[in-house]
Amino acid sequence: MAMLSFEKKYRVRGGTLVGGDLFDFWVGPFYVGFFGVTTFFFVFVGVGLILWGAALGPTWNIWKISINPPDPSYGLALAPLQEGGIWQLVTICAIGSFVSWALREVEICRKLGIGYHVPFAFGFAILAYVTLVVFRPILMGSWSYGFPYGIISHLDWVTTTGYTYGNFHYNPAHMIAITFFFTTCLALALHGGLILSATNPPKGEVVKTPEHENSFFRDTIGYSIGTLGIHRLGLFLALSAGFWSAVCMIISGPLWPENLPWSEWWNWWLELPIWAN
Ligand code: 07D
Ligand code: 07D
Ligand code: U10
Repeated sequence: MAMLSFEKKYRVRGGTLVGGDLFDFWVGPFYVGFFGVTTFFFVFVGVGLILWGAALGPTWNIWKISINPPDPSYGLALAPLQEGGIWQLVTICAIGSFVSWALREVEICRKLGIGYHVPFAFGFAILAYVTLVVFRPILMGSWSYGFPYGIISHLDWVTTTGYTYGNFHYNPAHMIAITFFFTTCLALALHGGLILSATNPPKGEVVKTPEHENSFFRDTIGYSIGTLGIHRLGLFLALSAGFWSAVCMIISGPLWPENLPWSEWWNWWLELPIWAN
């Protein structure tokens, strides 16, 4: 079915969480809904605040613009706009727009009668972000622990925070997160490769079936996870990557002391009774 004709078929009324029929319409290809309006509102205000912050100086260089969190002296209080208050408002707008986007996805799922897997998955990205700019700063007692909103400045924050704990590579949850990220790439490469190998044959040859796909992996590694299974695994791997990222930050500071290298955490290994004495 051509794209434009099937869109018409699935553009059904209802499924909204808020607002009833009020915003139940499309603009071009985009579903609007109550949460489309709130997304639009938060993005408009948030981007406006970033532009205002940029206009206050010192630069319009896109790489160097940075909206910084407040000084540690403000603790968990609201800061004056030009001293971190803009960062606090932008954070509210960012969370407002991300959550609105997820809820708009939920409404679209309800219209289509499909599961909520995609908004659920996006929820993990939101969780990681909120961990960095809300949960961890609250646990540390100051908004200054949030990351600055700038292309280069947020990289500087990652480096500084990483070195604050000696060598972040020794953070055990960071290791688990990285392993999940790498495994996600491996799984997607294998899956993309396998699907194309079976469904995109050279001219004149027939398209192969899931039986060929199963057989390939049974021949290679002795086991095939199956056509539905690989998608379950992919979702699990990707969400675990985000989840363990959030864990690696929530333990750095609130649980493991600042300025103590993560390498010290591994002393339990040296102290195991098997070889400690
Ligand atoms: C491809 C989907 C499209 C999304 C894109 C991002 C903006 C920001 C705003 C100037 C995969 C659009 C970007 C709207 C412009 C202003 C104020 C997604 C795709 C293309 N980072 N990060 C980038 C964000 C954090 C880190 C690039 C956002 C943490 C490192 C882009 C967030 C830490 C590197 C960017 C966020 C961290 C980057 C490419 C939020 C740990 C890079 C992103 C909201 C997670 C890379 C110059 C990408 C780079 C990069 C955006 C958070 C680390 C600018 C929106 C604090 C080490 N980050 N980031 O493709 O080249 O994502 O940086 O949490 O090396 Mg970052
Ligand atoms: C937070 C993004 C959320 C995004 C959202 C959506 C828009 C819309 C619009 C395009 C979490 C935004 C959408 C704005 C755009 C349009 C139209 C994702 C987020 C909601 N590290 N490290 C990680 C590695 C080192 C350090 C995570 C590797 C060093 C710190 C991951 C290496 C030191 C932090 C990771 C490495 C260090 C991290 C990032 C290698 C620095 C974090 C992924 C090979 C000296 C961050 C929760 C992530 C974290 C994080 C990987 C090295 C420090 C596991 C592979 C040793 C301080 N690192 N790292 O979390 O855990 O995504 O954040 O060396 O804060 Mg690390
Ligand atoms: C997958 C898959 C699969 C597929 C797939 C895919 C995964 C097998 C079947 C999908 C994958 C791809 C397509 C591959 C490429 C994707 C990526 C690499 C991921 C990254 C994606 C991007 C970089 C693209 C990002 C683009 C975005 C987010 C679109 C940007 C959107 C907009 C600009 C509009 C957003 C719409 C909103 C907010 C709601 C609707 C609003 C409007 C239309 C605007 C008008 C507004 C209103 C009417 C409301 C008015 C507002 C008001 C009143 C408030 C204003 C208040 C004020 C004060 C102003 O597995 O299967 O194939 O394809």
